[in-house]
Amino acid sequence: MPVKLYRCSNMWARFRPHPCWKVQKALNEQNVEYEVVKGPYMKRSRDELERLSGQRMYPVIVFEDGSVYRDESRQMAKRIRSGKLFDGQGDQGSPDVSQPTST
Ligand SMILES: N[C@@H](CCC(=O)N[C@@H](CS)C(=O)NCC(=O)O)C(=O)O
Repeated sequence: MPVKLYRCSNMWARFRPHPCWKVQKALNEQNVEYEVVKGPYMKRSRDELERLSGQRMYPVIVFEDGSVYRDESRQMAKRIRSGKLFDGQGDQGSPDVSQPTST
């Protein structure tokens, strides 16, 4: 079963600094099977994301076991590219989440 990539709905934004694309591109490069769950553009409409991950920013990865992974997108992409995406899965379990690190 694939992981779920919760991401913003700006699917056209395929440039390097875009946080959701950064992570999606890394999943593509590593041939990780994933399903995209597009979320609302407005942060105030992201109640479901907050319930799931404890915060309102995309991208977020949800593993098959329901655990949730959220960090700065560049850290997420780095972990995916290192082949360690599934190590420890969401680490914090569900519904808790890895909190973003400062930029
Ligand atoms: N520094 C964060 C930024 C994440 C981010 O800006 N995500 C966008 C979607 S691609 C978002 O949720 N934006 C909502 C907002 O800033 O209001 C990261 O790299 O993960």
